[in-house]
Amino acid sequence: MNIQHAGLAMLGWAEWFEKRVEQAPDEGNIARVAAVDRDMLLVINQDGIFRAKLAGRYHYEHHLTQELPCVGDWVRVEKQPTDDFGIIHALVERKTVLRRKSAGESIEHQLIAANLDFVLIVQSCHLDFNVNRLERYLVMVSDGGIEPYILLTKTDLITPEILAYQLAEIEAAGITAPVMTLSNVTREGIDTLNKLLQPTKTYCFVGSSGIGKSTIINSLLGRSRLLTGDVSGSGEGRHTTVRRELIILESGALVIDNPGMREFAILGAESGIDNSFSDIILRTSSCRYRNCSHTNEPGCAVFEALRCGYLNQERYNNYRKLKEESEFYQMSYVEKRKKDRDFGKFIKAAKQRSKG
Ligand SMILES: Nc1nc2c(ncn2[C@@H]2O[C@H](COP(=O)(O)OP(=O)(O)OP(=O)(O)O)[C@@H](O)[C@H]2O)c(=O)[nH]1
Ligand SMILES: [Mg+2]
Ligand SMILES: [Zn+2]
Repeated sequence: MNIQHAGLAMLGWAEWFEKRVEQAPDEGNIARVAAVDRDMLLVINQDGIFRAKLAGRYHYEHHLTQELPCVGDWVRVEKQPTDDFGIIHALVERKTVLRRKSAGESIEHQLIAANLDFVLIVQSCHLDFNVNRLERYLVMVSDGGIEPYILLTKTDLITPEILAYQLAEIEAAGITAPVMTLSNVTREGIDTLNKLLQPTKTYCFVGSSGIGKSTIINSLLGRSRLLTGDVSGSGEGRHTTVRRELIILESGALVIDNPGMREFAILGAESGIDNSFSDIILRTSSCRYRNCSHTNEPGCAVFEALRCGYLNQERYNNYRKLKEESEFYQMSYVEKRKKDRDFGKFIKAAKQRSKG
């Protein structure tokens, strides 16, 4: 490794990146993006943490969201000791990237974080547990070429029997990613997690809002550094974390906290739609047919509400649009799984043939 880059190893810099920058023109020093705040970035290297902006030319030459630095990225930044902030000239090729589809019809991807070694998919056992959603996160993580871990939190709020049942459900779904359980209240499981996190590796925490992601990281830090929120009685959280941030733990592991994900576009989560359109969902229980699609069936309570003016046409249109979008994502997810399964069968058959 380049001797000047040796100090970056504790931030996750590795031979893989080194090979990719050798040919690049020298445009300042290497640093890692720790946070992005609109057009101001927080970057970190062996000299410490400082603010930096993209060079005008960079903006001019790169337009796609994917080309802009995100948390975890390595960049080339130029900064004189007297400058208020550094100037970012280039992005180092990404080893892995976690991204999701943007909401709406755009096919653009929204970047969550780059150069991750592991993603911790967090769910609370209490009112948040959902195997389908877990599977969708797993697809997103494997799409990014990253290793997943599953982390079930708030075990203090449920009985050991329910927890055992949830673990069995994960296993029954054929999910092979390692599963860990913990409680930030009893601190059961915190030590195991702490030991699992390796120095110089980067871990990203993802999951719904209010399930305890920031609380875990605070527990690992041993002090309250991140803002955590109170959860309403229903168990549904408010968004407390508003930005992604790369943090170095005392153990040397690098962790990225994330705001809770509610956008269902990536996940196609029906429940996300149902939450925001509870007024419509309530009416559907009075539809004549149980499998009413609320588009043209006789005796549809949603249509009746529209006709009588109890329900706003625009709101109904939004509901339909999101519903269709979510069905679309769901479909492509199922197709993807099918493809994986077929491929698995193919490999198995090939192995059998070579044995026989
Ligand atoms: N009972 C119980 N409560 C917990 C546990 N972990 C976190 N909480 C509480 O859950 C609430 C939400 O925790 P946060 O850490 O802010 O959740 P978050 O996932 O970071 O939420 P966002 O930042 O909105 O994505 C806080 O009131 C925590 O005290 C746990 O293991 N058990
Ligand atoms: Mg948080
Ligand atoms: Zn209906």
